Amino acid sequence: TIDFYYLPGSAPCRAVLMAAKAVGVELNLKLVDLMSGEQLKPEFLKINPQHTIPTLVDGDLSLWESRAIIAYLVEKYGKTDSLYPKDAAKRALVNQRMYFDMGTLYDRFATYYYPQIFAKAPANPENFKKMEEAVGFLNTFLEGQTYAAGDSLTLADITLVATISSYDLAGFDLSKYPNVAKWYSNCKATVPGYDINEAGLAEFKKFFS
Ligand code: GSH
Repeated sequence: TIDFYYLPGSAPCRAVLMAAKAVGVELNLKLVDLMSGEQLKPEFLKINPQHTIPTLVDGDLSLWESRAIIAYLVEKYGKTDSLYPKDAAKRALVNQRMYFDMGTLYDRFATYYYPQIFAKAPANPENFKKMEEAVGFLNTFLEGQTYAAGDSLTLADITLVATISSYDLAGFDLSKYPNVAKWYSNCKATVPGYDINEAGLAEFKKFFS
């Protein structure tokens, strides 16, 4: 069995759940209650000293960082390489989009919204502009493209849609970014396990009210 430590509302956890579905691999789900600090308990720190979810345990391997996890799932259990192509140039593009998602798109979402949600801090307009710039970059990458990297569904789409659906849930207006809006509705219809993302978003939503 592959143990998967997660919370349904967490964006990086939602990305792993969708990727597992797309690969066709079963995960043994283990909830980690961040609100009560379960991730800081010695048992969990033994598994992941960085105390983040998602965390996956497959035999001797303990792995965290959602994008590292989803790449592993395809490489180890994928029947084909289509979600994470072996071709160097194709894979490079998927990696670029995944790093963009982690370092820019999701990071700017968290920088703007999380102080407001978790610390009741006032909104910072400079950080809002940064978020708009990031979604603008994605809109440019998607010009003339159906998918985020190359011409079929990859891990880039899965991780990016976990983030963009979080923007949508937070009330960020995606209609100003037509390529993003079109790609997002296509993802909703075609990404395997998108219903799991929707269910997770419903949990995440509780923090926004
Ligand atoms: N870049 C990481 C990934 O993509 O997996 C982010 C992981 C992360 O920050 N997870 C949050 C967490 O576990 C929840 S969404 N926070 C609890 C903690 O850091 O103690």
